[in-house]
Amino acid sequence: MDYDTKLEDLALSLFNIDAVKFGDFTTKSGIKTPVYFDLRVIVSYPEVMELISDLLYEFAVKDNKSNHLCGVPYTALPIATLLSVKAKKSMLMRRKEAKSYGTKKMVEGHYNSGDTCLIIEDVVTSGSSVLETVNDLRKEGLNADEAIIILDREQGGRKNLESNSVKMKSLFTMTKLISILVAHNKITPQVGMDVANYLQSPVTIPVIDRILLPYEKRAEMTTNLAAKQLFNIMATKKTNLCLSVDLTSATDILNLVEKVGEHICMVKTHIDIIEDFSDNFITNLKSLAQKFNFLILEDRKFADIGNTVSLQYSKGLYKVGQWADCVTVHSLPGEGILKALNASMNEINQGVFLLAEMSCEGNLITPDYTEATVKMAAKYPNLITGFVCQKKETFKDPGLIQFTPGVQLESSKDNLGQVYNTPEKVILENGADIVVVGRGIVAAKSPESQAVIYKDTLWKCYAKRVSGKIE
Ligand code: 5BU
Repeated sequence: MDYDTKLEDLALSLFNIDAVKFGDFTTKSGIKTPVYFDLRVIVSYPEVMELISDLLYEFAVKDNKSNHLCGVPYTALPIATLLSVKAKKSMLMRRKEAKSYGTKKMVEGHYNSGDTCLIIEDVVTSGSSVLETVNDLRKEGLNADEAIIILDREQGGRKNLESNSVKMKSLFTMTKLISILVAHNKITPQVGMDVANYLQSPVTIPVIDRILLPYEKRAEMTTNLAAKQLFNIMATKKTNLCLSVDLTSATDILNLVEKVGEHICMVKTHIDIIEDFSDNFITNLKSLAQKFNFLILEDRKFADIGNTVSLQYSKGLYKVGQWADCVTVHSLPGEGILKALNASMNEINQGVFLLAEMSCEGNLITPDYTEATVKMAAKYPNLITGFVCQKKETFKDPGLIQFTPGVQLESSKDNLGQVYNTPEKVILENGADIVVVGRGIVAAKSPESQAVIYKDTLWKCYAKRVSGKIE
């Protein structure tokens, strides 16, 4: 069989095994589509697997000079395996999640920095899955600049990959696949036209991942004024470090902030641990905030019914609402707490960091709770500054800030459940925008020089992230 006949054969096989379907479908992102691909089923059809690997081998692997090949998990993994054996070319395996034990490697297999690696993928729409694999390989020093694909849906993926320096070759474009199916009377010309029209209509522009956008851009995308201020402070001072001043003496706190104020974008307080609290302390802290241009977050973790929270926020000894630019809030009691704070916040540039996740092990927050928290926040766009959370998947809105505690230079734990991740991990992998450091700085011999180390390390990670080299 020649190459073109094999290609036709593959198109028909994919149709016959329901790897391509026609009708009215809605994608995960809510978009309607008249055609749907699910190549996961091919593993049940060895003859289709063989055909695919034969075609890809002829088309792009046989003469390829790359040192390795790597399938985008999961569907392309078995295809890459077949190609690796056929071409006698080493294969690398990219994990979807880093192991939580052992080597923490994202890429398995033997390779050297500088080696080249060819990417294998089944279907490309926006190209984001391919880019995830490319980024992980590039983080390991591998050159991953070529990708071969079974099907290009012609919806921006090629361009997206090109702008990330990845050349893409595909066995089929959607147009080609459709024309084969029409020619063989598998679908009517009308269905073919519907798909063609669908491809012509303005398609979903891939949403730009918030973590790739620089803070100054995100300052323009926010609806909360505290978030806007924070993004601008971070961009101007070149720091995304928040100091958690968990000290119990007002004087010690002020002395420390005087020393490190220029290196931070935010001071986080637990006002109720200070033994000699006075209004004077607040006056002094506010003037340091003015002098060094940082915001103050009271990590109060409000968690009561709306009425009580209004009182806790504005009354009592601390009168948090009079001085804190932002406060942390649990979503546990439901919307009433946000309604209360929305009504109580007297300064328009105040805001709420809503707790969507916690850093400590064994906490009872579930994925459903986190999702419901993010949904709840969406109803209060002017109030919400961001989320206290640990993962980049938690939310998408680039106008909101990911505030991540549980960070030290080395990953470790304290003896009361706190879990520390490294700056690289929280910024590059987990999507942190502002990183909270407490004892890593406060308990250091020289908090000032330690703050500089944290600031520089964190900023380097952020710069690397927005350079686009890392996802
Ligand atoms: P540490 O010394 O870096 O462990 O301090 C972390 C600070 O962040 C501390 O004040 C905690 O109360 C706060 N924190 C946290 O560690 N983890 C969380 O999930 C939340 C807040 Br929410």
